[in-house]
This record gives sequence, structure tokens and C-alpha cells, in this order.
Amino acid sequence: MTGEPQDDCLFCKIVAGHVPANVVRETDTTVAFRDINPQAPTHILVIPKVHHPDVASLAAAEPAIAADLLREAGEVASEEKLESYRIVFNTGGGAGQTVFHAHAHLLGGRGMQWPPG
Ligand code: IU
Repeated sequence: MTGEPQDDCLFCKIVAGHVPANVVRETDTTVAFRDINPQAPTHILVIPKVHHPDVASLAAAEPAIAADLLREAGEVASEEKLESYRIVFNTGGGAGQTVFHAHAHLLGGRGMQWPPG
């Protein structure tokens, strides 16, 4: 059923506390933790507790939680004292998505190029 935890999903295991993560913030609907392979001085993933394979699926099924995710990304950026930052949702393997549980990458603490690679 959509939104239900998936046995084979790493991020569902982090939500359940079965896999450790460096958690920086948690709400009723989201968890934010430091990326294990940081691409910037600050690189934090913000994920919904419910399982959806990507952000578009999340927004279609549970728009209030998609809004929570974006608000939380802003809250984390504020706590990390980031003046400038980037929020990225890789969607699909061709765009670099490797974990198919919706997540925002919050990246900051260095200069950024545009367009991204
Ligand atoms: P992607 O957009 O699906 O590629 O992002 C997945 C991220 O999850 C990626 O930046 C990984 O470094 C990160 N990650 C993690 O933080 N902890 C893990 O155990 C694994 C991946 I596997």
C-alpha cells in the first residue's frame, strides 16, 4: 500500500531506527540526517517518514507531507546557519537517484555552479 514502510528500503530502516544515522532534526512526519557521503560541507538529507519512491509521488499522494519536507529543509538550513544553499531532488536513475524513498538533499557551505552537472 502506498506510504507503507518497505522491507528493502534503507531510508525506511533509518526511520524505524533499524539502521543508524546522524539525525539532526525529527518531526512527526520527517527525519533529517547527515549524508554518509557528503558533497558539500553541509549535506543533509530530509526524508518523509512515509515511503514514496520520489518527491513527485510523495507530493501527489500526501501533499501536506511534501510541504513539511520543504519547511524542514528550510529549518535545517537555518539551524546550520546557511545563508545560501541548494535543495535537490534527484528523480530517476538518469538524474542520479540511487535510493528510491523520496528525499531532499540540502547542500551548503561552499560555492555552487549553475547549471549543475
Ligand atoms: P540519491 O539522490 O538517491 O543519489 O541520494 C541518496 C543519498 O543517500 C546519497 O547522497 C548517499 O550518499 C546517501 N546515503 C546515506 O546517507 N546513507 C547510506 O547508508 C546510503 C546512502 I546506501
